[in-house]
Amino acid sequence: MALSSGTGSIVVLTGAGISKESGLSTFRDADGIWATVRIEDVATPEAFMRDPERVHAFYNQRRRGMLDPSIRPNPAHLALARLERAWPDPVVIVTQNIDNLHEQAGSTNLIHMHGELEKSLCAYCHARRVNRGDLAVGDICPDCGQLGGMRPDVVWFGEMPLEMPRIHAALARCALFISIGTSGNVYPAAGFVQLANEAGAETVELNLEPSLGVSFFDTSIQGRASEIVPEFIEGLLAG
Ligand code: BJW
Repeated sequence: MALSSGTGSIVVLTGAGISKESGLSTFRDADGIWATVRIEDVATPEAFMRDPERVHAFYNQRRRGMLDPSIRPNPAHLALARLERAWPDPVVIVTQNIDNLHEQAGSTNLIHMHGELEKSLCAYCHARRVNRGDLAVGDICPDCGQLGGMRPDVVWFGEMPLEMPRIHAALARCALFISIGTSGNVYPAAGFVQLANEAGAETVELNLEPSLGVSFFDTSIQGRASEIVPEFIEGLLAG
């Protein structure tokens, strides 16, 4: 543990709010993605079975948006990459985001628990591949040769998030848990703060507004991620 002496491992959970100031939409804000499209139409396995063209169109549009050169990491992403470089013990970022902004910022110890927009997943053979172009119903899996099973490598409602054993292991040994830019609506991520509390970690929320789980955090700081995240991390590194 030992955070008071400037050591101890850190788990950072990030959500859509950290990428908002880079130009990507959140989900549940008034101008968010779920205000324009229904979850049941695009973010469940049933939606993909019922209307794969629609689901492909939704993710193809978001992938093109993310790959626009104007979408760059903001000071919050950059501060987290600096924390990983400067902190003496492991810092792992567990992101719910499917964008690539943590990688672009230079973070390397990174878990994409809800998948990655830059990867495809074959529903038949489960092969994952880097894919920066549009996906279509007529695509053939380069690994198993099946037609029609190529999908974005993202975790939909009812599907198991990725790398859960690794996440639980990191939470069980962390001295500090920081949650950034997430509303606390979606499980299992929304429950990580309680696991960190059980592990004896200090818990901090950095968000535009108090999340649904605010009462579980030792500290909650409200503001824009591009301002409060660098400020918090500078304070941490200064001891
Ligand atoms: C700023 C800011 C700025 C803005 N600066 N901040 C009943 C009880 C408990 C659980 C369940 C239940 N019924 C069903 C479940 C499980 C379900 C779930 O949680 N449902 C809830 C809706 C209740 N979860 C699942 O199904 C998950 N799987 C699972 O549980 O597996 C186990 C299992 C499997 C099978 C059978 C049984 C069990 C999977 C969840 C998958 C979520 N997928 C999505 C889409 C992924 C791909 C994509 O991007 O399209 O993931 S949904 C969407 O929500 C996306 C996000 O990662 C996720 C979280 O959203 P996030 O990041 O919190 O965004 P917002 O918009 O909600 O919040 C943004 C915040 O930022 C806000 O607070 C703003 O204020 C703030 N903000 N600007 C700082 N500038």
